[in-house]
Amino acid sequence: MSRLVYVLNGPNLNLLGKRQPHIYGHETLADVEANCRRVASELRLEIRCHQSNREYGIIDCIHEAREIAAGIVINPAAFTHTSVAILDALNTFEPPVIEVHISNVHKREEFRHHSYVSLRADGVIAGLGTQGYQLALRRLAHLLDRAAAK
Ligand code: CA2
Repeated sequence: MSRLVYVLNGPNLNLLGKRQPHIYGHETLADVEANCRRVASELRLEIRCHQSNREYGIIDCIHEAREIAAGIVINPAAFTHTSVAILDALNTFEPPVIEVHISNVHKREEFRHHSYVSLRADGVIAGLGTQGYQLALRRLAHLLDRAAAK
């Protein structure tokens, strides 16, 4: 059974660690992805990381994942609050999906309180900083281990 997980990041997250550290912390996207790789190898997961500033970039990755992946960790960034297209793409993906937000979106502006992606996600992590990605990977590994034991 595949243990391949896609880690997808949406628009502007390429600027992590370079702007607004009071909201998003000091780690860069490269740091986040390196930490994900470290945790993934501990969990015997294979991961593919991708960031796009374009909606279709995220959708194309979800379509690619449909064929081969056992799970998706996704921080859709601002597309969280706007994109029915990303929700539709995720609805075509059967394995578990975990939605991650670095900040606590519920403590922020009202428009960040609604997530289209949460209508599909099996779990949502918000406000745990960049650690949220690692916790999402741990949850996916747990779900895969549980499914394999059945
Ligand atoms: O808290 C999160 O992870 C968000 O998904 C981040 C999005 C925001 O639109 C969501 O409401 C919550 C914004 C990502 C922008 O990332 C930046 C990183 C560094 C500097 C500037 C923007």
